Amino acid sequence: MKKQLQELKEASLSAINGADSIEALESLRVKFLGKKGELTAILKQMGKLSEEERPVMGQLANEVRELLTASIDKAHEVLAKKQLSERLERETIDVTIPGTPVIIGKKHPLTAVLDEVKEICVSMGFTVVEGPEVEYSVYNFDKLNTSEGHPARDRQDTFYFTDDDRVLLRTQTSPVQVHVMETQPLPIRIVSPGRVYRKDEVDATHSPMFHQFEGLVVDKGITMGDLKGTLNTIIKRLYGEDTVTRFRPHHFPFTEPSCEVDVQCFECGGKGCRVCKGEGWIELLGAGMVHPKVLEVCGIDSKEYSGFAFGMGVERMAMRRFNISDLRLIYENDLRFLEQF
Ligand code: 2NM
Repeated sequence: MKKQLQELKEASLSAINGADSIEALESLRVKFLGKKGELTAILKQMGKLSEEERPVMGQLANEVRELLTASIDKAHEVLAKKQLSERLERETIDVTIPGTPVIIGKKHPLTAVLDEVKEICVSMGFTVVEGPEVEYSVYNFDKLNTSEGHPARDRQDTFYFTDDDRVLLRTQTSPVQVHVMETQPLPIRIVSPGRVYRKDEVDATHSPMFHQFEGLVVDKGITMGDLKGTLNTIIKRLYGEDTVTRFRPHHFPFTEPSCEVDVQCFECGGKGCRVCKGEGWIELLGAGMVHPKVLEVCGIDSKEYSGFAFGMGVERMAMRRFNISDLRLIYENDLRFLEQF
């Protein structure tokens, strides 16, 4: 029995030292020390021993049990440490590896210029007002002193919804300003950006839908001086303090007097070049003093009040600002185009 214990001790110690995983070690614990294990099997023979031998063997068996238990625990600890350090090694996070890029969009060039001119006007005390794109002809034309027979009302130029030409897609954002003049208290300082529609064939400079940005001021004592000062301020904020402007007489049915405003060509400084087509000037916007008939039709006393209005095409502003040669690029939403801005 002593020999059996000795052999068990040697065999189990070498097995324990050879165990390369915690799972293998735990099955050795069962194999040698378990209820049905090898040590138990040896101890079952104790009954055959003499009275004198029994305590000696008992003590020896206990020593072997304690030795094996201690060896397994120690080996367990070593293996657990090794496993942890291997896992830490494996799961190390390298914080210097570049992250997955997040694609952030940016403003469409049209939105960029629109936001810019809106912000300038808001900083000057204007309120932004939007209105319906479907309008009554009365608001789009009649109340703007553009009566029956005016070429702009032609079915060739305007999208009408009904045969009686009563309802249409607005051709300008001015009807928004008529609604405001009819319903809002004076004084008025508004800008009205938005989509407008005209029956144009698509080419590099035309589209049946485009965006306008119009402004309106109505108060006592508003003069052409207010118009020039306000527009010069907006234009210089948009294109730089050194920008040179020119106000040249024009005609619109809804304003009298009316003008067009040009900026001196940024490319040639006024000498005439390809960009300004030899003119030296680039047309920017239309403006004028609101026609007394328009004020009266909106219920405003034109003896007491006067006003100025202006309008510009947002696409044309964007094309000038970003040097875009073809209007169609603005609507195609080709990322190769959009990512340039
Ligand atoms: C322009 C040019 C000149 C304009 C006039 C009005 C209103 F409603 F007050 F009569 N709104 N916008 C106007 C004047 C628009 O666009 C080229």
